[in-house]
Order: sequence, then structure tokens, then C-alpha cells
Amino acid sequence: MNFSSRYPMRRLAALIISATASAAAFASGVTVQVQDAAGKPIADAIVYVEAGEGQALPKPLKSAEISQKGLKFIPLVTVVQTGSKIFFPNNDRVRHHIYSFSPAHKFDQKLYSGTTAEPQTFDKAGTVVLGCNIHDRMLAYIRIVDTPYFGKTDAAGNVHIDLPAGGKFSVKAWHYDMVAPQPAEQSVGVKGGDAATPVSFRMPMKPPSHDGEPSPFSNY
Ligand SMILES: [Cu+2]
Repeated sequence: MNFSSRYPMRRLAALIISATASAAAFASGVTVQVQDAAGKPIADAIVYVEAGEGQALPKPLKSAEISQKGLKFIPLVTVVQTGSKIFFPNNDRVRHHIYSFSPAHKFDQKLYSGTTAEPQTFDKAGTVVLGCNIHDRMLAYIRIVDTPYFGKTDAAGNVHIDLPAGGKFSVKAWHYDMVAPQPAEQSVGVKGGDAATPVSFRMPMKPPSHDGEPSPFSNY
């Protein structure tokens, strides 16, 4: 059976139109605001969107990078999809010895400089806390999620996440200093088309432990 008999022109035209329509629908999604219990915006919250029942999600994996500069991990908070790699370039003159004791991914990268550390693959959903064996105050958080649709709130507590189409989704919000042990969650009906669906979360937070720095190893 050749192509033209299987797909007459009219059907082919319909296919092209529907492909264009779904590309346009990519402008939709959710615009999420995260606040603490008093209504103050929360920056660096991870927001991610999982499919409702019967919907399949694509798996475009993007790698990420957490560098070390000025005896800090940059950025403090990273989100990746399950199965993604993270690179750990050391941009300091001193060597670092980074590690994780977190069940979602344990590893230990002994003293290294530059880009000599092996990238790590994070293949289990959950939270990983990163530390340095030499510099106790170095701390970073990695949230590994089972979806390619995620983002991190800005200083005003906002993040927009594009979704491929309308439908029923589960929107989740997580922050390393939240009181609840599990992410906050809302089931949201998302319209197709250009308008983003607004979603807001209010999450009780722990008081900052010292100088506004995150509380080390509290939950993990
Ligand atoms: Cu270090």
C-alpha cells in the first residue's frame, strides 16, 4: 500500500491542520503563585504538573548543572525529570568533595577540581540534599519529578508552566522549608488555547533557622 492511497489529500490536510492547532495550544498551561501561610510570596518553590488519568506525557530529558562558586552551590534549588543527568563543575580554586546521603540518590564524589566530577543520573523521584565534606555550610537541594513539566518560583512567588494541551492535571508545589512532609497538591482543569489557568498555593513554612539560610538536613 503506497502513501497516497492510504492517506488521501483531504485526510493529509486535516492532519496538518491538527498538528498546527496543537502547536498553538502550547501557549496554554498554568500560572502558579506560591505563598506562605501569611500570604508572603515564596521564592525557589518547585512547581510541577503531572497528567491526569489516561493522559500520557512525553519524556524530553534535559540535563542540569549545579556549579560550585564562592564556596556555594549554584543554584540552591534544582528540579529535573526522573532519569536526567546533573553536572557538577567546580569553579572555585579549592577542591570540593560533594556527596548525598538521601535515599533518592546516594553518591560521593571525592576531592575534585574543574569539570572532572562524573555527572550523576537521578533515576528515582524524590528529594536529594547535596553537601560538601570539606565545607559544612555548602548546601543544595535537588527535586526529582516524574514529569517534564516543572519550574521554580521567582522572587514574587510566581512561575508559569506550559502544557501541551488542555485536560485534567495534578499541580504540585514543594519547598525545602515547607512544614508538610509531602508536596502540596491540587487537581486543576486546564483549558486549551492561549489563556493560562491561574493556580495558587498557601503552604505553612518553617521559620528560617539561621540568617535566613535554609535549615540543613531538616527533612532529608
Ligand atoms: Cu567544598
